[in-house]
Amino acid sequence: MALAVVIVLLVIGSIVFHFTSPWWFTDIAVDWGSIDFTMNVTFWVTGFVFVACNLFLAYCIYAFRQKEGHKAVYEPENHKLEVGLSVVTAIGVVAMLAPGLFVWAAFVTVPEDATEYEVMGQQWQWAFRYPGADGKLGYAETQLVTEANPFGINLEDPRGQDDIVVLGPNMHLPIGKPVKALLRSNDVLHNYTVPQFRVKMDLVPGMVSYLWFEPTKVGTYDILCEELCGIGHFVMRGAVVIDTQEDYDAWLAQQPTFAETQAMAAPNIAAGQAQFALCATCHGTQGEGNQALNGPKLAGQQAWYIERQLKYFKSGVRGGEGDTNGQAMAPMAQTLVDDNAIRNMAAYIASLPDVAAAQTVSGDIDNGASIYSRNCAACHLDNADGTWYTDAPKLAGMSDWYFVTQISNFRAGIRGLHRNDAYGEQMVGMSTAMSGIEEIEDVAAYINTLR
Ligand code: HEC
Ligand code: HEC
Ligand SMILES: [Cu+2]
Repeated sequence: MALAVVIVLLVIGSIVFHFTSPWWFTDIAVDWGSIDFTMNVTFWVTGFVFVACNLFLAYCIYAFRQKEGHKAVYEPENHKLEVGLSVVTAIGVVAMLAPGLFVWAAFVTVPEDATEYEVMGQQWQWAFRYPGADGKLGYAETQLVTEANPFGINLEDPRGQDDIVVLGPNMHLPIGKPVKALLRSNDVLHNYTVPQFRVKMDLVPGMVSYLWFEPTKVGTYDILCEELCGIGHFVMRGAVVIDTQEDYDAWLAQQPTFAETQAMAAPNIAAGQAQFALCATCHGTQGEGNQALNGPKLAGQQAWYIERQLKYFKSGVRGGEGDTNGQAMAPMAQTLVDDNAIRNMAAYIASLPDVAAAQTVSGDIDNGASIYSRNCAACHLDNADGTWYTDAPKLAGMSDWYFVTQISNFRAGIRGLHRNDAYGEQMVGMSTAMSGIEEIEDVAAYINTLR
């Protein structure tokens, strides 16, 4: 009797939870309402079966409970009941599967007027490519990928020269036009998911997969990598902005073509050096760092990383509220007037002799080594040299006290949480690999051995 009541309560509870739960589909932003329809059909069918079976179970427990003088009847065959159940089950299964066949047919049939764009996934970031004026993407392959040509575009292919490359995790699309996403991976499996699009697809190394949709709602939506096996995919965050055609055209016009990125003149190291006198006050004449002024060592750091940080300080991504040390740096970045000045400065700093910073932090090296190899080496490499490929800077030989303040800042949300800080955001999660100041110092002490 008590059991029957519990089952009925579970059924009621499940139904109430289903209708009042806050965890439901996000608003849809494309024309794939048919996918929501098929999911809802599945909910209705399975929901009906769930309720019917459990209420029947509760009824049987109650009606046929043990009673003095009652005897169970053995009835192994019931032709009518079997036919009835088979028919009802068949209807339920067909109702769940049939709409899916039509939706899948639509999913694999891309409209002819769909324009293409490319999504490239790699550990652990997104990048995007749009066909230029010729409307065609150039031939590209992973073997051709280098720091200067991160998409691996074939230089011989004229169609690739006007391709528009977006080397960051934020992309735009115009509203009201069907688009086809060509999905390519540089390394392992990834999965391009925008919950508001409803459609998602794996990126498989060695092949080009695709999906298509038509945006119907202006807005900014998160891009997630839903490849849940393997490390680090959860840090692959990006955004897609659905724009009006005008805004989209304006944004696209600001992005460089592949030819432009290839034709960029080499940075002017002497011009960078001339401006470094100011920086030397806080970072040392050879960029060796100056702890008294909280200025970290810069020498030895890769140009792409210095460049990104200077842009971050200039645009307020670093050095915001609560970031006292960053606030001392931010106005200094303003003295570099444009992107060229920043490139020149980064090139000069990268040319400075890399002498390992003095050790000021000690800790349990073995514990630091085990934390580092499990959590950090995948991006910063075993020897902590960093690599442009994962966007992770060099840590070996850096100012160890600065390592400690930065990890503490990531943990406190002082660095990495600005909405334009796609790279620092990865470190916000990673910085929790250390339980507190002691383990942060352990890792710093271990990195001190890698010089
Ligand atoms: C008034 C002192 C001061 C001056 C002058 C200064 N900086 Fe800094 N800089 C800092 C401080 C402090 C930090 C560390 C900020 C933090 O702790 O988040 C920093 C951080 C940086 C970083 C980030 C390093 C990293 O590994 O994340 C770069 C790059 C940098 N400075 C470059 C420069 C350049 C280039 C100049 C000259 C144009 C300059 N700085 C001038 C104080 C200064
Ligand atoms: C998924 C890749 C990834 C992993 C794993 C990772 N990092 Fe990072 N790390 C980055 C990226 C990307 C940046 C650059 C952030 C930026 O540009 O602002 C960074 C920056 C840093 C910085 C700042 C350096 C500076 O000069 O300011 C430190 C310190 C750091 N990481 C330490 C660690 C440690 C310690 C671990 C392991 C617990 C770790 N990272 C794991 C990607 C990673
Ligand atoms: Cu991924």
